[in-house]
Amino acid sequence: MTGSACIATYRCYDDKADFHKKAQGIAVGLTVGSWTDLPEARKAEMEKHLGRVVSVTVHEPENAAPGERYADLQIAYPDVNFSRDIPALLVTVFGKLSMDGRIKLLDIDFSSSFASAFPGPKFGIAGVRKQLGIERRPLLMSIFKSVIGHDLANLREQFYRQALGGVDLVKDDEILFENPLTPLERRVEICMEAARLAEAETGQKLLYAVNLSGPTSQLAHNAKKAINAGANALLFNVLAYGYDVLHELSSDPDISVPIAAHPAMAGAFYPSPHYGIAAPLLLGKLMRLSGADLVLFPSPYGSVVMPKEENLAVQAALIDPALPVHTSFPVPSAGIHPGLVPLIIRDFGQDVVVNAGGGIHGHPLGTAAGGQAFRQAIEAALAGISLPDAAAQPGSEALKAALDSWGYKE
Ligand code: 1AE
Repeated sequence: MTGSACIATYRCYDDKADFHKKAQGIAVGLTVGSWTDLPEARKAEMEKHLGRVVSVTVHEPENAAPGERYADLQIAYPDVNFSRDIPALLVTVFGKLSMDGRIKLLDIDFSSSFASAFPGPKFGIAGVRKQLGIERRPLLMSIFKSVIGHDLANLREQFYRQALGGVDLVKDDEILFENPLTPLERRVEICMEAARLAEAETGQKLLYAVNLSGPTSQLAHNAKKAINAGANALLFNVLAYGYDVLHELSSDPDISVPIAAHPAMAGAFYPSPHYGIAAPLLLGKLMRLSGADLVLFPSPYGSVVMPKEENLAVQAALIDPALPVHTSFPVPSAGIHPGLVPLIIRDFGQDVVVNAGGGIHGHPLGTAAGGQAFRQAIEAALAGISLPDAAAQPGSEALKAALDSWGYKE
């Protein structure tokens, strides 16, 4: 972390630009507006507000094809220019600039003073593990599927079957909003009732991340309503609302349950090499600083794919010890099935949440078998046993059926 300025790193593509001049233009334009035209007395007053070019690294391969020439620019923005909130920081470093040609925001190095305004995740990896009583192994999360148009009895049954499979967390689908068939408080009550019934059979604790939705002005109230009804976790579509909303919720002393951040809308920001905000900042650093205990993002292996290098950089941001707040659980998601578990553990280690919707509910032997297949795959991967060998052992019918359906990768 830096002293009294936040440092933004950009990648800027341009076939002809003088990148040093461009960086200087950004440093001045996004802070004091103009510099060279100012009288000396005014310059002295404005000095403390002036952005500073930290570095300019030009990548200009010989015989560069059109569109290949770029530079990484680092600009320091004095803390004195913005209040201690993420909207102010983002608008300073990438407000108007985000619309000004081929430029992507890669990273922000927060000053220690800026970072100190954020308590971060209340629970983090260690806290979520403590809630569940699981010290080491990767956690397993199941996603409700087919929720719209279903009533409470149906959701209760779906929940029970997920819980019976041995999952550690169940999350609402992110598209389930407040609705007359399964209103928030009743949904929480019946799902937690199903959780207790399943726990009596499996002996396993479970967190239910209910989708927190509604107008921004109602969110804290809705969160407290859900918690009073028994909710022990929340799911939140952070990018649709903004990081500051997550920050408000996560730092509210009365909202004392883990918050899982869903990445909905993230594809509007990170995939282009030329525009937007890089995934490790968007889904890593900023989610963690804002207080997400768990962060979902597309994996390198499933149906919605993020390149592996980028994926691991998101994970690195979620657990980087340089940020003085709790770590957040990485949750690589989308199209995950039991045959991918060895890859997930190989790449992410044990501090990961294996998360699946279709890979659990679509299991040929049913939803409970879907959870069991994942738990068997996790156990095998941790023991260093190949999935086909594990599936051949007695009692591993769920894993065998999953591998027969979806195959496996090792
Ligand atoms: C990247 C988000 C994944 C998600 O929210 C979701 O619902 C995944 O579902 P499946 O596992 O692909 O069925």
